[in-house]
Amino acid sequence: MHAPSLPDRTIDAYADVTRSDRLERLRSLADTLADSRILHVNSTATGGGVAELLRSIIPLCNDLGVDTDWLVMDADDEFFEVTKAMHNALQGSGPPLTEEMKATYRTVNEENAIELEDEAEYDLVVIHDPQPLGMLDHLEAAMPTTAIVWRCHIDLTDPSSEYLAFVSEYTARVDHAIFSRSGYVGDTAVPETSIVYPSIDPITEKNRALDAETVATERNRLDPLSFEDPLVTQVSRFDPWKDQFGTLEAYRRASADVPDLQLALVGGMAGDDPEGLELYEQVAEEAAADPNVHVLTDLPDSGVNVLQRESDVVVQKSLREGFGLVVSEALWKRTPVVGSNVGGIPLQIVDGETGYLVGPDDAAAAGERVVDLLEDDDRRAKFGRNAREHVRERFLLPRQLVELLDVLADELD
Ligand code: UPG
Repeated sequence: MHAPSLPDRTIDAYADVTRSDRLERLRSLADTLADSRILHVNSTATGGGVAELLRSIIPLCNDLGVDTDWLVMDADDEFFEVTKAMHNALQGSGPPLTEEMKATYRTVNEENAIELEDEAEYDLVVIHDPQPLGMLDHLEAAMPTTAIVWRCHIDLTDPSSEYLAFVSEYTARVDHAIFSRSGYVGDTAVPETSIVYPSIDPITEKNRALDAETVATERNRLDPLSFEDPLVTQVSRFDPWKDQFGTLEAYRRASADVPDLQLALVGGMAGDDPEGLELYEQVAEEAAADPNVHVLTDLPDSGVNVLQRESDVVVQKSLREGFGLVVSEALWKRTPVVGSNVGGIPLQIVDGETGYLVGPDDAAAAGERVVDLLEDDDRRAKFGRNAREHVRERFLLPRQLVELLDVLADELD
C-alpha cells in the first residue's frame, strides 16, 4: 500500500460556492468525528473519477479536523486484469470468472491487508469499488472493532450474476454500503445502504475559473485544434463503457450538417486499467483519417479545463456510467452536454435545460442534438447558465462531504 501525495485544501476556500447552513453542518459533523481515525483505500492514485474525488476529500477532511488517510493498493497487471474484468462484468459484460482469477484477487488483497497491520489502528475504513474488497478476509480478524464501509462507484444497473455473487460474499460482511444511485443496489448483498451522489471540486486546476493568459497558453498548446471553428469534446478514460466509437459516429452525423466541426477525444490511462492503451490505439486508428478529429492523451488539468470551457458542446456517450464527473465538470463551466440516458448522467443533464439526453445506442440522435445546439447560440448560452446553477446546488464537493460524513458519523456512533 502507498500513500499518494496530496494538495492543500481549506474549507474556507468553498465559502463562495456553498450555502452557509451546509458549511455549518459540515463543521458540526467534523466535530463529531474529531476523535476518530479514518482510512480510505482504493486501487489507483491517478486517472479516473475515484482518484479525482479522493484527492479533494482527504485533505479537506483533515482541514476540518477529521484524521483521514488515503492508501492505494500495490498490485501488478495480473491483478488489474482480473479487477478490470470484474468492473466490466459488474457493469454488464465480462469473461467467465475462473477459480484462478479468484485466487489472484484474494492473494493480492491479502498481501495488501497484511501491510495494514503495521499501520495505526483505524476506527473506520472506507473501501472504494470492488478491487480492495477482498482485504476484508484479513481485516475482519486483524481489526475486529473497525467499522467497514464499501463505497461503490460503478453502474450496477445490469450486473453479471456470477460476478455479483462473488462480490456479494464480501459486501454482505461490511457495515454499510454507499451507492451513487438507488437503482444500483439491486441484488447486491449489503446490510445497510445510503445513496450519495459524487461531486466535483470547484477550486481545482481542472474546475476553477482561469485567467485569460492561462486560457491563451492552453489554447496554443492544443494547436492544431482551432477554437475559431465549432468544437465538440468528450473527456473519458479509454474504457469500453465510455463508447468513444459512438461519439465518433455522433460527430460524423453532426459533421454532415456542420462541415467544419471538430471533435476532441480526450483520454487518460488510469493506473488500475490495463485495457486503456489498447482501446486508445483502436480509437486513434479509427480517427486518423479525419484531420478534424483530435485524440489527445495526458493533458494537464488546465488543458482539460480549457477544453471543457471552450468547447461549444461536450458529449458523454457512455453505455454505463456510475455518475460521470466529466458531465458536471463541463456543466459547471457553462458548457451544455449531450449525453446518454444511463446511470448518473440523467441526474446531471436536465433534458432541454442543461443539455440533451439520448438513448445509449442512438449515436445519430446524439449527432442531431449536437447540431441543434451548434445552430443556436442563444440556446447554448441559456443551457450554460442553467447548467452552472444545477451543478452549484447539487454536485459540488461540500454537499457530497456532508452526506459522506453523515454516514461515517452514524457508523461510529
Ligand atoms: N480525466 C482527466 N483526463 C483525461 C480523462 C479523464 O483528467 O484524459 C478526469 C476527468 O476530468 C474526471 C475523471 O478523470 O475528473 C473521470 O471521472 P468520471 O467521469 O467520473 O469517470 P470514471 O473514471 O469512470 O469514474 C468512476 C465511475 C464514474 C463516477 C466516478 C466517481 O465510472 O461514473 O463518476 O467513478 O464516482
